[in-house]
Amino acid sequence: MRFKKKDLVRLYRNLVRARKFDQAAIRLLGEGKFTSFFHAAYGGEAPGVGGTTFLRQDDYIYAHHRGHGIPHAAGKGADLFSFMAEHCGKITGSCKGITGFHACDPEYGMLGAGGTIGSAFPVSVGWGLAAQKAGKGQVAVCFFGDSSAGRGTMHEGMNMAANWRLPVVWVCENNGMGQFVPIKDAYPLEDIASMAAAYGMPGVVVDGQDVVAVAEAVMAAVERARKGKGPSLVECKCLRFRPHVEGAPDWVHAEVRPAEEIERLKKRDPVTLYRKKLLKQGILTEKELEKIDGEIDAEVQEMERFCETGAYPDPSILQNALYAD
Ligand SMILES: Cc1ncc(C[n+]2csc(CCOP(=O)(O)OP(=O)(O)O)c2C)c(N)n1
Ligand SMILES: [Mg+2]
Repeated sequence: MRFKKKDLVRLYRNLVRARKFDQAAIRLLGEGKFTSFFHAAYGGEAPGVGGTTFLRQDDYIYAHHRGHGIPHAAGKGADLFSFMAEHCGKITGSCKGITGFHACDPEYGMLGAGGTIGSAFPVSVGWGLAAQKAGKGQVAVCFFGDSSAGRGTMHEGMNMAANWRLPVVWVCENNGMGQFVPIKDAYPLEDIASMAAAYGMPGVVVDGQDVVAVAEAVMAAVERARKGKGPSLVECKCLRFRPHVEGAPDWVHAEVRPAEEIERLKKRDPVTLYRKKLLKQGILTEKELEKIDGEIDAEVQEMERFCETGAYPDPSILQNALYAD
């Protein structure tokens, strides 16, 4: 896919939306306004944004726990206000405030996501099968962390999707860590992408800090899937600047990750890198970038008002939400 200027601007807007909503989530959690926990995407927003910005509205996406679907929803155009209200336990939330963190927006192909690592795979195969049967050219894009590549569900899912040539695109957000365990201690391989060969599908590695590189690789795989050529695996080597989960120590095994290491990682901040690129290529001026940033700051403020003013659900909702006749 060749990107035009308006596409590159759209990517920037979505990347900044992902960043500013993620930062707002960290703040709201700290202020005690969340009813849930939060796994910040900070530093690793590019795979979710680059992998969704150019999808069709009716494509399915499975967003995993990193960022709680914020980068993916920011890219896809789904309702971020209701995701945030869900975290605040409000009735205006995407699941009426009863889950605390589940992002879902069926109109935008976000049908929900599980908290169990590895649950993404069989569910995405099901969406891919539904898309194939519907015959409208939809794809299912499944985002997952590096640690879930060790789950049996990934291998079952990839095998089935490849065997049936389902329109599924697997996007691994490899941030080098599975909770407190570095990936080098978890796999005998350098690249998760090399596992694709076992299922006879393409597997590529991209710089997951480069939102354009992610978008190019994912959209090439999406176009292939739309043509009926089956699934592909795109591995995005990305970073995480925050602890695994907000409020917990930032451990690597049993040691706290040194502050200097995080400062070193921040030199590859995806937003800063993309800003520099846009300026250098003359796509946007400093003033135009600031205008977009300001518009998103205003949107975040509006979102905070939306969350503040929403009512808490009546406890009786649990009965109707969990069970249906
Ligand atoms: C089956 C299962 N085992 C353990 C957990 C607890 N857990 C939550 S996130 C996580 C690590 C996830 O690492 P990764 O998939 O690489 O994603 P990242 O958090 O690095 O983005 C673990 C072990 C879980 N949710 N499900
Ligand atoms: Mg990881």
